[in-house]
Amino acid sequence: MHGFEANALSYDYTASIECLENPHKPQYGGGIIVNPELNHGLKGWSTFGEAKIQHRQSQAGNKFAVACSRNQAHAGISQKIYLQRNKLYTFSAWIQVSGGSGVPVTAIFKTSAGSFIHAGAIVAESKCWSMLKGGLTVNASGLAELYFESKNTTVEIWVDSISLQPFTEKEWKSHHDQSIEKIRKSNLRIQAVDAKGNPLPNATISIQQRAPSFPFGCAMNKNILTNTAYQNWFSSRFGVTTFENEMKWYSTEPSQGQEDYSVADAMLQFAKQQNIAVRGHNVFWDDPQYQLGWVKSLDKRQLARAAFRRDGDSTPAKYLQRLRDIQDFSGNNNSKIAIGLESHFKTPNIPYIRSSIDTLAAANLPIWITELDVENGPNQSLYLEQILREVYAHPQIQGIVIWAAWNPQGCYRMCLTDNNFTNLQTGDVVDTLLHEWGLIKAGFTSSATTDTNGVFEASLPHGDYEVKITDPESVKISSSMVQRLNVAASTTASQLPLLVQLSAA
Ligand SMILES: [Ca+2]
Repeated sequence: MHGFEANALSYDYTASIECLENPHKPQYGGGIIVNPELNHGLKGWSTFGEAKIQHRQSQAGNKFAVACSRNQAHAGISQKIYLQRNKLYTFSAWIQVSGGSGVPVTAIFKTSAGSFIHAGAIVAESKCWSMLKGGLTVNASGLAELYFESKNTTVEIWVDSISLQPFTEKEWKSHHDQSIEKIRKSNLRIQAVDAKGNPLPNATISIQQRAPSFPFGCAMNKNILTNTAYQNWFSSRFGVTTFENEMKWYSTEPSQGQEDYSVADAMLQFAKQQNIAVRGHNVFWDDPQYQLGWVKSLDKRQLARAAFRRDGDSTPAKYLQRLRDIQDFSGNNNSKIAIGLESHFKTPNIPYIRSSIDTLAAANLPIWITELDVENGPNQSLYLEQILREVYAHPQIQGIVIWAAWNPQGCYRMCLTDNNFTNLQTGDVVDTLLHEWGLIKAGFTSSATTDTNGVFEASLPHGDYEVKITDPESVKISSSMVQRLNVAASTTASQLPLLVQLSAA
């Protein structure tokens, strides 16, 4: 079904985090929203709760809708839309408020079953338009009412360029496939030639990956120091780690003035021996002044209401506001800043995850998923797979660390193995994906036969490889020759073929 792939509606990863004089056009032409640009009066739109709605026009001629005289937080403008289960909806809208600065506005879908789905939020400004980007899925098909909520009832909410685009699961998956081909792999041409430079047709070329480029890892803890099974299980899979607690202040200085880094040092040494990069975890977390924009590590109580919680305090928009404060702070002029998303999930809202990363990506900083786990439950491994597929395929994600350090008394929220290091379903999900993506450590191999020009073409996951030619029928060889090769984002099929030379007997 190649035709389907080609015709599938592609996804628009763009997001704007600037506050603009005029809103952009709606994404996907508004999708299934009626009158998305408000060019036809208030057609399709109605009042929600105790409010008045108006149609206005800017001096430049842009038409938009206004919710005024709002007597309740949820009061304003709305549109009824039929939503289907098994569809993934991406949502966007441009919002302005009539006064104040930094007014949180949330887009909510009230379903006929009576649930309220938060599709996204923005910190809106007056005198300029901000883009709200989000998404949702529903458990049951039916009518829903889209409306915009703000606790600040003194302001008017202005709305324009609204878009709601449904995607089938197949289309959503094709976004993953296309994105992975584009950003995680490169097409490569390898030509086998003999010592004189003549092409070698029908030569068998084997390609063995030595190390994948994409940092995919898992948290570990000090139990790994004394458990060989844990060591073997871990080091055959992961290229990056974060220490669960061993580098935190309370571990390295259990009582004031008595610093002890021996455990952390031993773990660092193990990681180094096994070629596992160590991503620093936060050293401090008790003092809010040190939390900055880096990943905040939360204690268990805080974790209960953890990441991707969609109230006004933990939206991408709020995060970006905080990030701007940090970047503007004079002491941070030359500091390296990246975004780490903790990612402790209960039930993931996949389209919302994607759009949130789109929004954060507009800050142009590297983004890592730093503490990915899913709460225990019947769908734990399914959700883990959905999230991993989503974040690995997102063009802006530069590393993933799963939060599943092993502990005989049970892991933090999610284990990948039992106490004998046999994979649980979650561990099987991780292994399946590592193989599918060519990320299993030194595990990816491929072989093929060259064509009449001695050429072999392949799409390879980025990483370091060893390429060798074995047994071309037409040539006698004394030994096969190994060539090292790095496949990176810049490697493309348009480059001259990589020549793998072979010394003939
Ligand atoms: Ca308009």
